Amino acid sequence: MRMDRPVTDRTADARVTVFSLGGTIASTNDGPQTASGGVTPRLGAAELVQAVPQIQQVAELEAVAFRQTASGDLTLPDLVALAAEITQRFEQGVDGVVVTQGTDTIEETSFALDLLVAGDRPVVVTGAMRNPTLAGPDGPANLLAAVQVAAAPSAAGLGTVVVVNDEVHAARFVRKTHTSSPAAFRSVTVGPLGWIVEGRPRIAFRMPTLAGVPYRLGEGAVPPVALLTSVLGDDARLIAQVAAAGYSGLVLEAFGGGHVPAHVVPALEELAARMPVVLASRTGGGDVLRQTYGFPGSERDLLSRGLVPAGFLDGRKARILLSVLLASGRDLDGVRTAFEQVNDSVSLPDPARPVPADA
Ligand code: DAS
Repeated sequence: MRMDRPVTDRTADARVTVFSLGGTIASTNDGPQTASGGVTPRLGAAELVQAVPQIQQVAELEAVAFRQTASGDLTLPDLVALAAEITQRFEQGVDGVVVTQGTDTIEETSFALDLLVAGDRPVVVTGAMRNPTLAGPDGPANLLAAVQVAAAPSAAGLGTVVVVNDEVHAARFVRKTHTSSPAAFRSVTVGPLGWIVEGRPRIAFRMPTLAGVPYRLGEGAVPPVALLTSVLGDDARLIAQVAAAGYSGLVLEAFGGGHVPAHVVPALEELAARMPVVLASRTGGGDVLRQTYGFPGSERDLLSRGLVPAGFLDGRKARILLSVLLASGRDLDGVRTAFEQVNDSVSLPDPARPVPADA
């Protein structure tokens, strides 16, 4: 890891650390070309910060070039190492952290940081859809907005957020929904938590952080977790190979509210007896159902056979959570409990205390 000089000339009191990990926001075609041509990640945190002079008005900055890569090459161990660096900064009194990286995996990395970094101080992940060689690159504006959020007292207690296109999204819900639009990021189920106006975040609503759920990852390798999607005319061929291929868990993005073809059920039941199998939805919005449908292959059928409901987590985020849990040494009961705890962070009305009819 390369430590860059802190950027000085501050006029504000907040202390913010910017970690750069690569991605489009850092990609140019200066210098030696790759065999395939095109832009590649070359700029570090200090260069990104220095390109946006307005940032100096917002906070005292430290710039750290942490990785320099396309975001598809990031790994969970990279994020565990980053979470340790972030935790150390918070212990040293830093008010907020910004992570710049590729947008391709931002929905997974931000959720991993949400799970791995405890406490109330904001971790703000950002990136860009238009690289610095294009007209109207969005990286500088996104970086400025991310620092504005990281430095703002109102961002405390939000957990990890993704700030792109002047919107603030919860890591638990945000998804990349477009290949090239600067408005690629959406939180389908809940919408953005807030937005940035004239340099200040306006937070419209909050949800409790996940910091109450402690995850302590061991030093060893992260157990591999497979992610499969149900499709029309599916057979159970891939599911039957999951154990033999060496996976330690499976997340299945099933149809709709959590449904599979009836003939796939025996393979899932058999696998769920050997390892955690998490039931998510391929729709990308809403909760997996628990008590509605009763046909063979329905959510009720699958949950009665030992599958773990993902709740509102989509398949990619459920896979990150299951990976972190298995790396923390959780057994099946521990996995079930943790999925419930994460889902309880956005609470349903308590059925034991129904809302009065006239409320
Ligand atoms: N698609 C690029 C980006 O949006 C590449 C990457 O994710 O690294 O940053």
